Amino acid sequence: MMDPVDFLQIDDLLGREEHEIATAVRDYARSELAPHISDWYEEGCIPRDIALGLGRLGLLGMHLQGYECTGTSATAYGLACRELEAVDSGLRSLVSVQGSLAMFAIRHLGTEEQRREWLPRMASGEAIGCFGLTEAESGSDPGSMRTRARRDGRDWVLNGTKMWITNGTIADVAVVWAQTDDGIRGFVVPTDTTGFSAWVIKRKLSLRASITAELALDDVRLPGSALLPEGTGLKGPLSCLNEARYGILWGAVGAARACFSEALEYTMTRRQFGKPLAAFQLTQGKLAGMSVALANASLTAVQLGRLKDAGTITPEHVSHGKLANVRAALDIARTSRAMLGAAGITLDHSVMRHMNNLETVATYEGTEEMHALSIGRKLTGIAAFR
Ligand code: TGC
Ligand code: FAD
Repeated sequence: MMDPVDFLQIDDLLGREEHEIATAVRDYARSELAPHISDWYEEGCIPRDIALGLGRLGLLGMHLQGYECTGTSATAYGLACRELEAVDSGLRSLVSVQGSLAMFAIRHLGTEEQRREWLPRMASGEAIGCFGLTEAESGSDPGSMRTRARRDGRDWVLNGTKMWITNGTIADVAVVWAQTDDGIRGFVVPTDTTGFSAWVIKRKLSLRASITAELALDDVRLPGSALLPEGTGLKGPLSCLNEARYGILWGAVGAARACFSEALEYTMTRRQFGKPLAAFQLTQGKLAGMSVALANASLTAVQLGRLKDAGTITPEHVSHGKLANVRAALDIARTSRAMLGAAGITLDHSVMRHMNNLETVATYEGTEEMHALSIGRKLTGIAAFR
């Protein structure tokens, strides 16, 4: 039977285990998270405890190997992101920041001691991580960051501020990037260290079911063992961003699917001028356009999953996927929002919540312009960032 949200039967390209993982995450997200999401969004919060449920499902650091991480394929991880973001981008964000940013940094750039100390607790959701790269004056151009780490005997002393940091006030550990005499380096900072503080950024109109914070590091003294030994220079944090951006290109498919599905259902039942909205040619044109865009985004995600599992994916492939799929999802969300008319502006439906979230998704992890410039550099060999 035709599945309207998978018109080209793209899920038939998945293996049995991948299907099972997608179904398990979809069922969990629908039964445990979806019933609460509009309240969390309205209140501008997300309960910390949901990390424990996500940990029990094995979704935190899901595609990392060892240290009590599940160790799935990248495609399976992408499918989990898709199913979480079908409910809300904030849920996928929690998983991205925990697994693809904080845990990935410790797993791939950290010491054995750092991995043993943090990864098992982070995989279970008992400990939460955040990733501090962006600063108020340093967003798309993270190389201009001002946060500084200086050596003092065997210790490091960190000073600076970080802005827009997901999970910042609920984190037990922050991976913080700072300038040193050897260039940009990463540090594992327990958030109970003297001099570390974090506060919530309020009045957000987007990604409300997610905590976004400002961090301050005021003479934060850390032992030498807090330094991430690998990943000197911008390459360190950017290698983590590739992972999170990969999850986002899948997540966007979930948000797009949810909006399309709601627009289809609504226009089939809502009647104006004596017939369902879906009976008008203009409506069908919009539905067909969204179906095509959704299928294209799904195919992009599956192909990039295959490249990642084969070990041949490049940062520019990821830029392509993030740019294409978030743009498609935003278009679908905006069109769906309009198709629901006035009903589309409330939290009784998901379309405007998704649309607002996707404005953030298009901004973080590299804006559309940054990804266009990254693809442009690959195509032409000319860097046009500055
Ligand atoms: P550039 O000179 O191009 O590169 C510096 C060094 O980094 C290497 N590199 C990469 N390595 C791995 N992966 C990538 N994607 C890489 N891109 C570049 C590069 O080869 C070079 O290495 P080396 O050995 O020569 O030193 O650096 P640039 O200063 O010109 O900047 C390039 C640019 C603009 C692409 C980059 O800075 C960028 O991506 N800007 C966007 C910043 C961004 O995405 N920030 C995200 C913050 S984290 C976040 O948003 C979390 S939200 C999560 C959530 O809630 O879900
Ligand atoms: P700017 O860099 O000031 O850009 C503003 C505009 O100018 C954009 O449209 C941009 O594309 C454009 N622009 C900039 N440079 C160029 C250029 N060379 N050519 C053409 N156009 C250009 N960061 C973290 O480190 N950790 C997190 O956990 C995190 N979570 C976030 C959560 C939320 C809800 C949000 C909104 C952001 C989060 N961020 C996080 C920060 C995010 O990564 C940055 O917002 C993003 O990188 C863009 O930086 P900026 O906001 O300073 O915009």
